[in-house]
Amino acid sequence: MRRLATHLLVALSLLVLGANVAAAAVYRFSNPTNLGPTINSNETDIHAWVSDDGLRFYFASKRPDGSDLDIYEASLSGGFGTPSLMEDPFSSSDEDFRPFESSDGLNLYYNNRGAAGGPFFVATRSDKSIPWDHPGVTIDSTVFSALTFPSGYATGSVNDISADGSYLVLQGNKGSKHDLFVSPWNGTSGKWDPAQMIDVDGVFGGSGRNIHPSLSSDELAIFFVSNRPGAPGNWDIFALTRPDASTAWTDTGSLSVSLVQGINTSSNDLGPFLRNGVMYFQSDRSGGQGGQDLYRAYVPEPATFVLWALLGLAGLVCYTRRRRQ
Ligand SMILES: [Ca+2]
Ligand SMILES: [Ca+2]
Repeated sequence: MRRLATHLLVALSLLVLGANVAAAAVYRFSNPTNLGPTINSNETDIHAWVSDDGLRFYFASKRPDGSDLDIYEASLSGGFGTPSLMEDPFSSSDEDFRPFESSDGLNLYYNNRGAAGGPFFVATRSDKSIPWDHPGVTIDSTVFSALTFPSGYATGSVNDISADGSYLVLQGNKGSKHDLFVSPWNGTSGKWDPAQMIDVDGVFGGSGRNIHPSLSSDELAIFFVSNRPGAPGNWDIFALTRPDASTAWTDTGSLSVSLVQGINTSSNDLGPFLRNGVMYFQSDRSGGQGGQDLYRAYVPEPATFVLWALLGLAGLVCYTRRRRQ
């Protein structure tokens, strides 16, 4: 009996270990909460992004104090500070959207499809303490002059950057078709190279619309949004994963796709961004401030898994002891 109990314990331990390993590729989150009236308005509130140090929160909004879609910044230290509208060019009369920083906080990337030299821009500062709308901050679009999309893709957006700054993650638009791309940094030319397609449809099968890519911190996942069937409905959030960081995002045969668990609804769920175990996204589900609102959900605490594993082991030990008596 003791040998059987030992075998059962080993088997259970392996099962728990296997489940946790398998869970690493499935992104599951807690029930989302609305970021509330400090951040959200009754207008469009989208494209949440948090700096690497976790202290700065960026998003885009159509609230009345700006003009069309503009970029806002809020402190994020023990809670959200009151968002402030960033000055021109981050709040031009065109749509300014999807801001994100380089990991050193010295570059701020954003999109503006109407401005001269666009649609992609990068603001550069010499120190993280300098506000982005300071006169000493430079704005440049020339580093994107070689960043072309394949034939037929008329527009696109820059959406995220790798931690080492070696590649951008983008969205390309070809009529009603949308696809994900990467653009490597070319140190020789000092520019971003032409966009290379990530063939999500090749992984999935079928033909979908794939938008809003963002990188996980370990860069083993690109979260993105698709409206393909088989999910809760309208736009939903998915994860494109690779086995290791040395596998290219263009290596379709090595990638897999899974629906992100716990946050999708039959409403539109878009703009995913994961930082420090918190998944931010936007949704027009009921119960918000109006229009699209920003939400966040959390990665379940690992302690939960450990607790259940310990409870399972304790129950098994009690059972085998009672069988022996
Ligand atoms: Ca949905
Ligand atoms: Ca809103």
